[in-house]
Amino acid sequence: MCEQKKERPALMPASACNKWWQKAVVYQVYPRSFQDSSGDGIGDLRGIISRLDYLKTLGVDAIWLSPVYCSPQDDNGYDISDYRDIDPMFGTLEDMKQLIGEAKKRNIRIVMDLVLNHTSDEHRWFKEAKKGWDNPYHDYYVWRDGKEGVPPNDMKAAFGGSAWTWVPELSQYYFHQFSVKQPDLNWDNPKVRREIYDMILWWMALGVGGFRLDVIDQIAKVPDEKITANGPKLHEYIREMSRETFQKGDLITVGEAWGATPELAKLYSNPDGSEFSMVFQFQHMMLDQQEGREKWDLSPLPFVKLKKNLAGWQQALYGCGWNSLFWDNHDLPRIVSHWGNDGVYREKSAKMLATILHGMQGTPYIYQGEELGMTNADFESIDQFRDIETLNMYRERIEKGYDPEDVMCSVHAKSRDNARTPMQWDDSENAGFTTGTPWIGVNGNYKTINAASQVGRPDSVFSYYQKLIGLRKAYDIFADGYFELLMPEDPQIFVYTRTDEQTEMLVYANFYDKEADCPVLSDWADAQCLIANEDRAPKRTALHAYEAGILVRKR
Ligand code: TEU
Repeated sequence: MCEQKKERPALMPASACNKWWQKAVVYQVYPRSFQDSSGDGIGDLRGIISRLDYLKTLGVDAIWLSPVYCSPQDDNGYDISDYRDIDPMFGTLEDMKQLIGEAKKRNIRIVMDLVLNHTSDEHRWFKEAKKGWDNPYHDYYVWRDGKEGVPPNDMKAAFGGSAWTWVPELSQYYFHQFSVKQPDLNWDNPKVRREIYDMILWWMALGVGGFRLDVIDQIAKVPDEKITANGPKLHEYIREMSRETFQKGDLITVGEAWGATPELAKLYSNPDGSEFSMVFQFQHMMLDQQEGREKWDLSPLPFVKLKKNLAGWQQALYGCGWNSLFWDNHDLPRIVSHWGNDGVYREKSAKMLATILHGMQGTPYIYQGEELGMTNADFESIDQFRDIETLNMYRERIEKGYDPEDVMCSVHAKSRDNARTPMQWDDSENAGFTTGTPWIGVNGNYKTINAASQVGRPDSVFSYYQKLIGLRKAYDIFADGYFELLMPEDPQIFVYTRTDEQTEMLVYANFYDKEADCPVLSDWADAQCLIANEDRAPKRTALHAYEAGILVRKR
């Protein structure tokens, strides 16, 4: 894990951050849960189009769309059966073109989610591949000879069971890091890589603004050596892909890399543009799981480690890489429930978490509903959950004899469905998400937590996010300022400075529900307050529960 450096390096000039995505804020849409327009209970592209003005009001520059390609939906679209068409559940290719065009009119770019590590087993390539060893598509996937019941090794799939599945017709196993319906592509085959590049170019020609690359650190696997992430050829393949595709446009590209360290992130996000714009790394999000165990094995958040970890990333990539900033996505629990407080301090803690995140250097990502302070799902029984990962884990652990109450405790804390309940638009039936029966339950708190009650209300979580986004546009220091963590050992206060040639900024927060003193504030009594979740007399250094804000002054 990385920690903060002792000495401040030479400050970089503001002109060093001149790429559009360095000042951008990205909004993630999980299409099946965003807005349904057809009444079938599943969100769709026309639904998204109808909400573009909402996103424009929020002020975001790009929308990352979780996959909308044709898919049997074994893993909610992360199992693609046709990369060049839209699943009828979401609409048509015409709708997609319209979405790109309507977003462009509002200066919003559409970022597609590329799942390149695997396809669906219903993809034409895999259906062909299964026909015989001599089929031209056979080598598109990862096969090993073997005997039925004796897989090549003991590797496990992320969604439970072996990573090897037997195909009797071929007397071979295929490799899959995720579900049995997500066979891994063989990136060592140059034909596979070419097919992928052509497909990416095809989407670029349709005018998309960028790509998020699903589990990209796992594409160069070497299963015989049990290597999944960070295989030896990974960066060779990424550079080739970038050269053949992304570099031909002015795109934002963000790779999902659970196995990234700051050193690796410097390669991925090299300012020379040879790989991606940035990566999603997850070290900070994994701090509250038991070391060496699964995400379901909970332990309390080590707050001091969290601060030092984020500080380490900020400093390691300064001037030689670029961070992505996020608390939430479709795989993670809702941050306000997870590390904030979804009780009486819901709004206050949601704003506090937003302040810390948006004050840092990098490109912030907002996951749908985060800007409203939406909370974890309120489901009571396992039957209400839909996610393959959650359901498989539940079954496996119950079979192994775990206490069902403990298993449900993990589900409530970490299930991916926590973030997948429908977007809460208003207090009408089904929160305005659908006129039909929603594919997954709407959170019962939608009557109090919804967009209609927040847009235009000056003290809402929505307005706070809107303001933060505006500040990032108005002040260069959000993009270029050097980060320094203050009071690193303090068990409650998260406070840091950002410094550039002209300006300095202080971001302060109390991460907990008890008052705590933040003495450094006394040095900033003359500074201007850019934003705060509570008025504070300049001399007051005691921070109330979840209090946070940002101060700025000339140097
Ligand atoms: O997630 C990668 C991934 O590793 C997650 O499955 C992660 O392990 C898990 O959610 C946290 O425990 C990406 C996508 O974001 C996810 O939705 C897909 O299911 C997965 O890849 C497979 O494509």
